Amino acid sequence: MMRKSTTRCLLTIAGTDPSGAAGIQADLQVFRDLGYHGLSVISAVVSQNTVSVRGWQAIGREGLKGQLKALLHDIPIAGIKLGMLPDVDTIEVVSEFIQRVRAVAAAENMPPIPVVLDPVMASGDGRYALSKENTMQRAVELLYAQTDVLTPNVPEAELLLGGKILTADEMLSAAERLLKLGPKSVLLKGGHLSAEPDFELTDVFANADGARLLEPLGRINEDVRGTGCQLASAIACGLADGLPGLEAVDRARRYLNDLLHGPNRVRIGRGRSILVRPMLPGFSPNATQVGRDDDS
Ligand code: PXL
Repeated sequence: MMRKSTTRCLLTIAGTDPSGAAGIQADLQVFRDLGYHGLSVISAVVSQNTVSVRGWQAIGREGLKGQLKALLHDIPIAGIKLGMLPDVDTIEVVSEFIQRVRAVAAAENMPPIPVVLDPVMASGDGRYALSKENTMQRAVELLYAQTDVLTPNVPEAELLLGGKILTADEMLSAAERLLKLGPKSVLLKGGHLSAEPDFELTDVFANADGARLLEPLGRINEDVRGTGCQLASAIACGLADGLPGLEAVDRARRYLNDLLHGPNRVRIGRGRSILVRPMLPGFSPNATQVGRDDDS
């Protein structure tokens, strides 16, 4: 029987990761965890594995427009997470899409569509650039004022603002300055601030009410791939649920921290650990194994 679905759909516009740790592939797993069907529009195809990023190719203006147009008048979108946006063409197409999709939602009396922007500039280890020159400036001009939560890490904030951020006080003032670039709120992530094992992981949240340090969460002594992507996706889920920015951020931080401290952090290859998801209840890996034995 056909029925009108109550399924809620979240969109990620981001780059790919063949190893399933970061980018689109990671975003979709977060959406599933937090109760959303994932829509995904690919901005760039990235050649990477658990060890490193080796290169990437932007999808390009027409390819991106085609994917977005296919969704625009078909599926209601409850929220948008923006990840790797590799060049100026991508920024321009995405900016126009957000304006259009928000206008469609307003015309149909749907709730406003929240946007979370993870200003990805390099691979998590900082070694490989994931956007061309000039892209950051164009994103600030066209996307920041349309953003509900901006989620830079310290190196990204340093590039956006110029200068070094070394202390919690400097994080607070940096978050205030990032707010002036246009987003409604900023989560400045402190994970890159110090690699010392006993350093307390502190993030800063800033909005119109001011900037504050968030409760430090227990740190794992390891750099796991894909955490930035997944945190931003979890925040988008919270905003789409109707939570205010700070509550969406708080819930997302706890969700990711629980994953990092649990059995889902594994090494599947030669490089860094990634986060994987447990099987649905009722499916057992042993049952699959028995089937295989029977066939041989
Ligand atoms: O963590 C930043 C990031 C975002 N998106 C994609 C990536 C990475 C890091 O490697 O590959 C597709």
